[in-house]
Amino acid sequence: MLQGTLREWWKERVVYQIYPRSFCDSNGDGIGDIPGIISKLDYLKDLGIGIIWLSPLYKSPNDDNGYDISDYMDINPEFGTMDDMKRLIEGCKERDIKIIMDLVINHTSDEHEWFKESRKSKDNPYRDYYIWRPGINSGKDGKEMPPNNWTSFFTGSAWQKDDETGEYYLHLFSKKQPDLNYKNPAVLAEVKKILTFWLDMGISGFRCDVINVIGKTTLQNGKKRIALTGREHYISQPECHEILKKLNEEIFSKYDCFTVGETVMVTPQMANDLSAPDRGELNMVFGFEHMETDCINNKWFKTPFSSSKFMNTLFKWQREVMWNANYFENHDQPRCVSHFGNDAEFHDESAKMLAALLFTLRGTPYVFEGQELGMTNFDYTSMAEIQDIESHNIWKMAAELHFPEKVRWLMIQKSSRDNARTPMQWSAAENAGFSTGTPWLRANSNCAFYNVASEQTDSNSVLAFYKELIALRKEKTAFVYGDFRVLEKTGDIYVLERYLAGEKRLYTVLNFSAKKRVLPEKAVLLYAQCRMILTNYTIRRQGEKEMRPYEAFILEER
Ligand code: ISL
Ligand code: CA
Repeated sequence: MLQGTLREWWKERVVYQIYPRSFCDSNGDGIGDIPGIISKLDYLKDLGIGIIWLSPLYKSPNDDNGYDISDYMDINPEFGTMDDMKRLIEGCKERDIKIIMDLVINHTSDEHEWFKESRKSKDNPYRDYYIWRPGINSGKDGKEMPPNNWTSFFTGSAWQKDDETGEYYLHLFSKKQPDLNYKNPAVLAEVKKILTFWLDMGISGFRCDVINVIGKTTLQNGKKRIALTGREHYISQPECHEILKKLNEEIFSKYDCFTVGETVMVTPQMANDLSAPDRGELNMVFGFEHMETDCINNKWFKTPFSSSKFMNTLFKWQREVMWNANYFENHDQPRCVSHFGNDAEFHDESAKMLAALLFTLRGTPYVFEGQELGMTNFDYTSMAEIQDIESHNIWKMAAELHFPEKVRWLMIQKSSRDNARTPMQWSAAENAGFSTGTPWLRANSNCAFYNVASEQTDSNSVLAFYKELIALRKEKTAFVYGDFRVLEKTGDIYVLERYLAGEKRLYTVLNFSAKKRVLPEKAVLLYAQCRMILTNYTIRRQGEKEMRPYEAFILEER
C-alpha cells in the first residue's frame, strides 16, 4: 500500500514553526522565551495548528542562535527553565497540540563538555567523538595546510586548527560547531539517550537538522566548487541511512512520534530513500529545490523569479515524492511574500495566493511564525543591524572578492536569514508588541499594518485567510489524502486538483503573477459547475474570463 493511503496524525495536522528568540518575550530582556510561547498557546490553538516545531531551546553559547548546542538535556537560561519547558508541554497537551523539537546532531557547540574534553589530548576518551586530523605539509613552501580542501556552509575552510594538540577538527558549519564522528559508536549511544530523554518527557518527534550530512564516507579532497567543496563525500551517504535505520528501529518506532529531516541538496529520489515507509528511516524531509529555482549555484546569486520554474519544481516533488514536507519559508529563508510574491503592490493578494497553494499541495504543511500575517523581509539599511553569522561571513567574503558595497548589500537584503528572524508582529505597539525591552533584532516598521491584533479583527486579513485554509484542510479529507493533479498550466495560470475516491473533488485556480491574465476555458467551466469555497478577491462574476493579479480561488464539486 502506498504511504499516502495510510492515515497518520502527522499527515492531518498543520505544523507551526516557532523560532523562540523572536516569538514572544515575557520578561523584557529583548529575547523571546518559553513563558512567552506559553502565553500565546491560545492564539495558536485558535489559528488551528496541530503541531509546534520548536527551533533549539537547549543550552547554547549562541554562535549560531542555538544551533550550536552545549547541553542537549538542559534549557538555555535565556529561554527559561526545565520547569517552564514542562509547563509548555502540559499547556500544549491541554490544547491537543503536539510538539516536535529541533535535533541538531551533526555537530555540537565547541563549548559542549564532550568537545572540551576532546580537544585536551589525543588520547582523551572523548577524542573520537569528533573528527580530528593532522595538517598536511604541501611541500612547496613547507606551509601547513588543512587535512583536505572542504569548505564550510558558512564559507572558508571546514577545518580549524586547535592549539592544544596541533591538530585540525572538522566543522561543516561555524568553527564553533565541530562535527560529531558517527564512526564512533559511543556518539550514537549518546544521541539515543538524548532522544529518549525528550520523548519520555512528552515530545512527539523531531525536526532533524542537516541530517543527511552526518555520515562522512571518506575525508578525501572534494571536487573544487564555488560552494561546498567536499559535498560528494557526505551528502546522503550509506552511513547516514544506517544511522537513521538504527535510530528508527531502536527509538522512534517505540513511540507515537514522527520525524522530518532537514536534508540539504537532495533530489526527489534521495528524499524517498530517506523517507519512504519501507525504508524505516524518517517520515518526511524538507527539500530545497523549490526554494532555489531563482538561484545560480547558491542563494547569494539570484536570477529573476519565474513562476513556472518554481511550480514545475513543486510539481516534480508532488509527482515523485511519497509524502512531502511543504514549506515556503523558515528561519533560514526570506519571507515568502517577499521572495515569491509581491510585497510592494499586491501584498495581501500574493500572500494569500501562496497560502492557497501551500495548503493545496499534497503533504504536511509547515507555517513559519509570522507567515500567517504576511510578514515581509526586514527593512534594515545597513550591516550594523544584521546579527546572523552567515550574513556576516558572506559580507566579508564578498568584500574580499571586491564586490561593490551596493551589490553586497543587495545580496544580504535578498538572502539574509535575518529576514525571517525579526520579531513576531503581535501589535502596532513599539517593538511590534514582542518585547517591552530592546529586541535582540529590530522589529520591522511595517508592524504598523501587519500584526496579530489588527488582523484578528479584519475578516479580510492574511491571518483570517490562513485560519480558513487550516480549517478547510481539517474538514476536507481530499486535501490531506487526495491525489494531486495539475489540470492546466498556461503562462502564470494554474489549475490544480485534489481527488479522493468518495469525496468531492477540489480545485485550486491561481494567477501566479502581478498582471491580469485570461482564465483558461477549463477553469471557466469548472467555475460554472462548482461551488466557490475560498477566494482572495471578494467578487467574481459567473462567466468572467479575467484573473486579477495573484488571484486565487478554491472550488468544490457540487
Ligand atoms: O541557511 C542556509 C542557506 O542560507 C543553509 O545552508 C543552512 O545552513 C542549512 O540549511 C542548514 O541549516 C540548519 O543547520 C544550520 C543552522 O545554522 C540552520 O539554522 C539550520 O536550519 C547549522 O546547524
Ligand atoms: Ca525574555
